[in-house]
Amino acid sequence: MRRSTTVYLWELAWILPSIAIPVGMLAALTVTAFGAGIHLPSQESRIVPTKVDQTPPFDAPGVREVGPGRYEVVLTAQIWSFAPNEVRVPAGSTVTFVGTSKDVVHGLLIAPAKANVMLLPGQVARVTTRFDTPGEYPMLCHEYCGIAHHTMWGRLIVEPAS
Ligand SMILES: [Cu+2]
Repeated sequence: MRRSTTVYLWELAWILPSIAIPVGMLAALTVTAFGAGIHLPSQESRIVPTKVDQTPPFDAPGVREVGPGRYEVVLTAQIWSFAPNEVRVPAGSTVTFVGTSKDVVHGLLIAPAKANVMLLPGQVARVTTRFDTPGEYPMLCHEYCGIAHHTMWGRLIVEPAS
């Protein structure tokens, strides 16, 4: 009798956490998604992948100041480079990358700034991040995109604020 009670308690000690842990994860996911508004960077809109050069804003890739301390980088990825390949912003800037691919699947990773987004043909991706520390940040393609994938990188230079 006593042995069966012990077995029951052991089962309970396994079953309860195996219910509580997924329920806790689901609660955390709900709070971050709907409460804190945290989402994965994802597709914003679609464009015709063969007409990137003619489609605004990708007909003129580059850096634009869109407000005090706010910049927008219109970025295209193509084998095996980014346009623009070098971006300069002052420290303390909030930078929004709006990007797409002209050919195959690419990615944009600026690891120290926690910017990480896939650049897919036909899709427009958007990611916003802030650069407070002056320095040089590599912009890397993190999706294997062909024989010279390892040469596909650019740099983002954060200049000391004047
Ligand atoms: Cu690439």
